[in-house]
Amino acid sequence: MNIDFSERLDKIKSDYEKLVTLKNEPADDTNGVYQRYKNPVLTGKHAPYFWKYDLNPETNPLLLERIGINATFNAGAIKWNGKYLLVVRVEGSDRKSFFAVAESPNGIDNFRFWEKPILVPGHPDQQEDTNIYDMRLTMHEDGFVYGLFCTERRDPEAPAGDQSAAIAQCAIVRTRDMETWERLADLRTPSPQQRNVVLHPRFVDGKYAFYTRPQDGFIEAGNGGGIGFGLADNMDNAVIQQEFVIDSKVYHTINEAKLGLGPEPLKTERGWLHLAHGVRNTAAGLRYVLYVFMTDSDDLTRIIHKPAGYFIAPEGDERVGDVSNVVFSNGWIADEDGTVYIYYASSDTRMHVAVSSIDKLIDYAINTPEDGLTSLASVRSIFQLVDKNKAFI
Ligand code: M1P
Repeated sequence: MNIDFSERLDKIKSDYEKLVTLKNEPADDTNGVYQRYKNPVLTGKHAPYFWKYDLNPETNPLLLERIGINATFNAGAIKWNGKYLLVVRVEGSDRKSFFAVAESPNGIDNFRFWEKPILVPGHPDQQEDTNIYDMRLTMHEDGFVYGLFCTERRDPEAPAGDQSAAIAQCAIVRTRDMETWERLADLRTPSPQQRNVVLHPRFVDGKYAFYTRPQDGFIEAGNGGGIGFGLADNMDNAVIQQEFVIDSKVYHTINEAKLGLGPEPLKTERGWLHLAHGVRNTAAGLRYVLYVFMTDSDDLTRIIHKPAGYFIAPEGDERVGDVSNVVFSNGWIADEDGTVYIYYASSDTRMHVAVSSIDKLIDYAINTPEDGLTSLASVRSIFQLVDKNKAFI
């Protein structure tokens, strides 16, 4: 065997082990609501070397990489048999995304991909997916874990000269063991485009409840772009006849261009906690930030608390990547003790964790001033706080 080959392979293996076992430390500063961690929990480099290299010296004597992995981002999350699992959007250098499970013993570091990515089956009555991404996991009270994700296919109406027009819809898989996945029919709704669809974990009036994100075009929200809500009789052929928009785009806010729900909502004693992303336009392109809101325990369509502005915005290195100025989350895990692990991606490139708790998130949602929608209202909020603080300054 070629000596360089084994030396190089040893280095590839030891670099990989060093990376996946790197201890994560809390970042130096915190706003008290959540604690960021210093290192991303997953990057493209966390993809196992045996997904990329042919390790046989006979067929790859120069030990060249055969399959490139570009990024890991927008992961669904679930606690499973005591382990923290992320169902990660892995993107190859061929631009195709696929899903793979990465597992950690503590939720903040040592994430390691399972041996193989998930082979998402197609559905016999549907056109094959061109690209799949952004899975939201819901442990439903019917006993299944559902994965709702975006399936993207070329727009059949697009002229030959337009090779970017696409139709996005909500695809559905389910599992009982996180290993074998059954494909169901795509969700049908009144909207021509759907992304960011999330299944509520409980039945509502005996039906399956969905948060949707209707929009007119693939990128442009048009008259859509808000977070919708709708019910379906079953999951095997889920159809939503009517969508109600529960949170809409608003002029001069963090979500003036569009918005979309993140992970499945968390049930608390004060209502349902939600994490979502809001998108605004800037001269440098779209800016994606995360925000929090709460809905009523019984009426899932009624927002009872919505703090002004963003909860997490891209910071430092997070600001730069394949699609810069983006944070996006579709996974969080609430532990029995109330700790909440918020998994978010930065700039469509890598995954991070921020740690909070149910108590802190409720406090944040209830006690942060709401958006007054004008500069004057924002200054009034500061006046109120300063007056309240007079005795403590
Ligand atoms: O590039 C930023 C994000 O853009 C899309 O989000 P939305 O559906 O709200 O427009 C998604 O493609 C998402 O994957 C991506 O991170």
